[in-house]
Amino acid sequence: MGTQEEKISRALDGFRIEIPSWGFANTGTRFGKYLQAEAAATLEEKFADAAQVNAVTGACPTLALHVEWDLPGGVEDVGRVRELETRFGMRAGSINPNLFQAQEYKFGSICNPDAGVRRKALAHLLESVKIARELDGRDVSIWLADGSNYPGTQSISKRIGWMEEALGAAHAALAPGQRMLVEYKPFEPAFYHTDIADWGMALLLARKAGPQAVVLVDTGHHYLGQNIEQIVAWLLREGVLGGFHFNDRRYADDDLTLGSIDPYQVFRIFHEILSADGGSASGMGEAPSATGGQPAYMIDQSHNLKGKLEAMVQTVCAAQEIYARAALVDRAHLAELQDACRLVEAEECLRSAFWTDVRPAVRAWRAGRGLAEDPLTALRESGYVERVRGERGARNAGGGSSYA
Ligand code: RM4
Ligand code: MN
Ligand code: MN
Repeated sequence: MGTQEEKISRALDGFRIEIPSWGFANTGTRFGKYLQAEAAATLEEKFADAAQVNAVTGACPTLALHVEWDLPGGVEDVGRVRELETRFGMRAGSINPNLFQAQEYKFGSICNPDAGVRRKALAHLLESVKIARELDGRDVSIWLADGSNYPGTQSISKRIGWMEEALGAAHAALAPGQRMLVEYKPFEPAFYHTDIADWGMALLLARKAGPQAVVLVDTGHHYLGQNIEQIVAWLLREGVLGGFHFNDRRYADDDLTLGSIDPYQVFRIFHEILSADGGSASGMGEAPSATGGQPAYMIDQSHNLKGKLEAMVQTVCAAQEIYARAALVDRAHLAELQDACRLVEAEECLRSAFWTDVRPAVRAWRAGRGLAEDPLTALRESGYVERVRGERGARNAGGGSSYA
């Protein structure tokens, strides 16, 4: 109930989105990297960049960390992370184990036929759980690059068993309130089979692992044309929607800016979540998930062409705007129209929320919270990007990588 402005304000008050540390670093395509002068190379720089994005948006107080890239010393590095948290007023967010970079993982990590490699991978998972615990973090977010490229080269079925074992063991190490997020991806880097290819496999593995395991939906990890909001509705209903890695795509795992290609898709996802939330639009209410609370909204993007901070601020704003539009859907009225099979009116009810220009209300909400009305302009005016470009430019000019 309430005016559109009130609905939007309530929705945005409860909306937080996590930014990824790897979104500020120089990353590339498999053909090479285009280096950016302002790219972050150390965890301190990533924290600084993230704090700047949070300063202009006020919506992203947590930073997702990738263990191998950000805490190469493992648990030993926790003290340093704690110090950075205090210094930059940002919290560490989800902890992402890295089970794809070491040479041993060429034929898989927890699904590797070699028991020694599987042990190494499990040890890394357990260490990641420990890191999360010591940082008072809730989520350990697991993505496997495991899979195979050619039929007959691996036993799909044995690998299921190995995954069940490892995920079960990692689950057993979770503290109360901690969660294990299981991410799926249909292909890449493996191109014949990936060991967790879709939400069904992720769901079954999560169920087997235990009650604190839930599913993570990376919007870029679906076949073209797949109905992602339907998957979201199912996961919500089953109480296992752990969170999202948001990005957009035209073809596959393109990691483009959220909503840049298909904002209606993102809107429909938020609409399903808010429908399950009883339409309170707070997002903080009764969202059904294994360990309670709203699903974790996280960004999984690393931009090679756009400026990294600019793109991150743009993404946060896009997420807020689309979430605000989803908060405007008159869900009680929509339910009546659906029950009466008044198809065109039902569709128009949904569409009219989507087509509402919420930007003035979002600006007003920001002003009311003491935030910059236009975060992108605020970022530009802060001079932050120029400053770090100057500080980091010379160092970032070297390096890079080539495809062959
Ligand atoms: C994968 C997947 C993971 C992310 C890596 C870097 O495609 O989306 O979540 O950690 O990329
Ligand atoms: Mn992801
Ligand atoms: Mn991805």
